Amino acid sequence: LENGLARTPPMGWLAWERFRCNTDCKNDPDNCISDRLFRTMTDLLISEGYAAVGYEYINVDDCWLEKERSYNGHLQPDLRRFPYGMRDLSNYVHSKGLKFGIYEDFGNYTCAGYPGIIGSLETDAYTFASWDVDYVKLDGCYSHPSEMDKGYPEFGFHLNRTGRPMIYSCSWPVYQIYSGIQPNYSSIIESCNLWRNFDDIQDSWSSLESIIDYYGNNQDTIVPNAGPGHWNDPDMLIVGNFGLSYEQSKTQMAIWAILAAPLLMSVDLRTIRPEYKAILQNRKIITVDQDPLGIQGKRIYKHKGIEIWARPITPIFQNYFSYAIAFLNRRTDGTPSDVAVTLAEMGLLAPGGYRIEDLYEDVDYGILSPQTKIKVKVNPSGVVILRADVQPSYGRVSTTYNPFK
Ligand code: A2G
Repeated sequence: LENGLARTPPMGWLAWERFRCNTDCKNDPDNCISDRLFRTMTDLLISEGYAAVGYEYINVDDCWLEKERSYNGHLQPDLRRFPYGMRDLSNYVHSKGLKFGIYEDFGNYTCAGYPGIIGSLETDAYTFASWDVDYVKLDGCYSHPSEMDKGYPEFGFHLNRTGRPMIYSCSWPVYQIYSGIQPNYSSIIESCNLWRNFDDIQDSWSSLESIIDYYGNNQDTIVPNAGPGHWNDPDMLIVGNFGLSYEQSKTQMAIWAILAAPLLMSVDLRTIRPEYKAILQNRKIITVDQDPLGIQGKRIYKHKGIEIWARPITPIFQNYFSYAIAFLNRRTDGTPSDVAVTLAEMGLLAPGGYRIEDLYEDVDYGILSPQTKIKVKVNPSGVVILRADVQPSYGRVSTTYNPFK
């Protein structure tokens, strides 16, 4: 969507995967979906250094609403849990220099059974604008996926008409895919800043693996749709929760950067362990994710549990891109695997070579020619992610170049 927003994938915090639909503020005041939770996460995003590395949005997900609309048909928050209203919460987030996101659903109900926007598209768009919302996630439960081609753009039209710039996050393709409809991605690109293609992430390695496989197996249809203003969304980062090991957490962060994915952490920032926080705050990997070219990477090799993923990034020299390259070990034999490959074999052909750097470990490989064999040791369910910066050369260079050939 060309609304000037999300020129790079959005970064922030999103409640759902970690806090779900916990509405029991009586017995669990620290973890229920409430004003207090979002203010706390706002404060921690800043005091713990997340904002400084680019995390910007504080996003509410499902279960913030009252069970019914107001007498005049307006959405209203559950006032026991959001006693000051959403405008006040939004003001608080803005007062800290951050941006505020909210959740609704295209259908009759949200997935958790709260009022959806059907029949109130214009009213709700204006309600969000009046609360100074910066980001709207529109889910797709309790609706007909065949109506989404009309309905999602229609709500986008109303968002636009408010005059307030709001990121528009759509769940449109995933619900269509579930019901056997081929998504019309050119229309989705036009209407949405990001969209979900696949299953909700759960707190497990198997869930993460299934998402990585989906994006790899379907890359030919998915990858070309990404670019500045319009991104594929493989769902939240679950780094720092209960289900992923340290290695697996590094894998998610690395692959999300290769995928040019939105970086929406869903984790308890009060209790996250330092080593997981360091993964989420890895500036070198965030820089890959946020590369201004906005080209989504691909799985370029997959054999016997070893995968190589590559993403073209800046700087470009003549027609040669730089790359981020992730080596992923899906084997479960309990011992690190050696991977040895030349840069040329991965499509890195610039005659001046590349400066290679490891993005997790402090290893600088120096400048390597395309014929150099690079050798990495990849831990089981772990990753090695490198950055290869193209070097100038003064020899003959080809003028046509396909980053994936
Ligand atoms: O509703 C759906 O399952 C959402 N999935 C999920 O992200 C979360 O918002 C949940 C809340 O009830 C999609 O948007 C695809």
